[in-house]
Amino acid sequence: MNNEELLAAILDCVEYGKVNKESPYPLAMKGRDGADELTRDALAKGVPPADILNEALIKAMDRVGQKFSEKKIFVPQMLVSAKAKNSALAHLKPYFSSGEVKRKGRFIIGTVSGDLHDIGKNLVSMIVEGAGWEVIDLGVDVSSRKFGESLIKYPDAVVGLSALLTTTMVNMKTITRELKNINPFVKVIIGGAPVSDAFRADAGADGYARDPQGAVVFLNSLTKQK
Ligand code: B1M
Repeated sequence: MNNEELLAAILDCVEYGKVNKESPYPLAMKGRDGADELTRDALAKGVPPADILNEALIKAMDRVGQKFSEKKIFVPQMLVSAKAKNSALAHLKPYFSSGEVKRKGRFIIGTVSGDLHDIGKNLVSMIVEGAGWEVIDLGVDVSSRKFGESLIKYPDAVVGLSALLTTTMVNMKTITRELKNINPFVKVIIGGAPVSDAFRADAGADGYARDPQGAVVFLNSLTKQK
């Protein structure tokens, strides 16, 4: 395979969730190399790691996020794609550490205090990471203090808040206010089933996304403003 074919094959593996040669899914790709082997081969052949990230992984996860948003695929497909993406990303880690490959920015995300729902938040993390962002996932039941400490540590980060309960979504207001007290320029995006754009305005947040792809669109719009 030449470089273009390798990149296209990695893109296919991530889009359809082919992690490695052993992975039985998807059936049509059974027995073939997956994202793991192909990424290793591509690097060995001298394909620039930034091309693997931009031309294969980000494009694949963009398609995955888009199809999920359009309800053409569902959570299980998104999870296998994220797994395939992670197997490829593992080979790129040294290039991120050395600075040879750059991320678009940092994204701190957590489920707000009092709330233990993390399935949707984890999907947002996966798709945002696949879109080329470094994700700092603080987990669930995250207090404003913990969000604040993370923002102090990563002052250039965008912050994402997730809530699934009408009783905890109100905590988004306090957390957003305290984050803006720490850094008035910080961008905060909120999401989760009970949240709406009207509530975003009320909470003083900068963005609202109904799904992971919406979060990516918001984050990428910030990089264009820079
Ligand atoms: Co809970 N729960 N739950 N629950 N739970 C809901 C949310 C509920 C709607 C069920 C119901 O009554 N019909 C209800 C909330 C009612 C309300 O507030 N209006 C509810 C309740 C009441 C509770 C408890 C209070 C129940 C009890 O103990 N009496 C309790 C609360 C615990 C707590 O958090 N303190 C509780 C507990 C749990 C479990 C622990 C059992 C479990 C969570 C497991 C886990 O997450 N690890 C659970 C689950 C699974 C659900 C349901 C069934 C599914 C939620 C889910 O994962 N959806 C849910 C009912 C339902 O939705 N059918 C329910 C799938 C997920 C992919 O979607 O999370 O919406 P979602 O994420 C989406 C978008 O919202 C968006 O992108 C995701 C992908 O599209 N999104 C973002 C999410 N965050 C985003 C952030 C963004 C952008 C987009 O930017 C930052």
